[in-house]
Amino acid sequence: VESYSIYVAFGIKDAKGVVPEDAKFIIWTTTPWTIPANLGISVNPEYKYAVVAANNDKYIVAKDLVEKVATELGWESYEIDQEVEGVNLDRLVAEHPIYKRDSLVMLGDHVTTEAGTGCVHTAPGHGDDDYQVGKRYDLPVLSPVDNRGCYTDEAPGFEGLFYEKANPVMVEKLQELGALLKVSK
Ligand code: VAL
Repeated sequence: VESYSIYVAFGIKDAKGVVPEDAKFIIWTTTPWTIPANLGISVNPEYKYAVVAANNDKYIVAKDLVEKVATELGWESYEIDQEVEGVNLDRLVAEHPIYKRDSLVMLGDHVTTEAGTGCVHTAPGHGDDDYQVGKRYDLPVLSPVDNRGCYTDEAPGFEGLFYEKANPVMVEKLQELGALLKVSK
């Protein structure tokens, strides 16, 4: 599988008054093919998060990673509008970037500042940490891939596609929807 890493923006459906409704969470992943199985975004309850104004948008990332993300995404200037404790992001509701479906914001200690944005794409059917955090929040274990490695009808639009061929397809779809902030190979 050719390796890709992507930054993706997730809009917000219910901000519960904690962050602006028009802010977006930024996730980073090296497995774009797992995006159809996304059911949540994990944040670390111990971290501070920042609402950053950049490129006429507002983005939520871990405060300690703002500078790194700004460099990665090529923001020439940005401003921190607000700071919020990770624990207060619990159960905000984001929107899946492709499907009309909720992506639940959850708290998890597996979120680190080693890589990414401090907001972790969470697919309970595709990873152990993801499974564990999803279980705590009663999320289903969605795994829309059959035993041959092809998407099922639980991944509408991608049925039959082999997952190893799916990274570029997902990148293109996210780009088309305006959710792709960066792709690197
Ligand atoms: N959480 C992982 C990631 O961000 C996968 C397993 C979905 O890539």
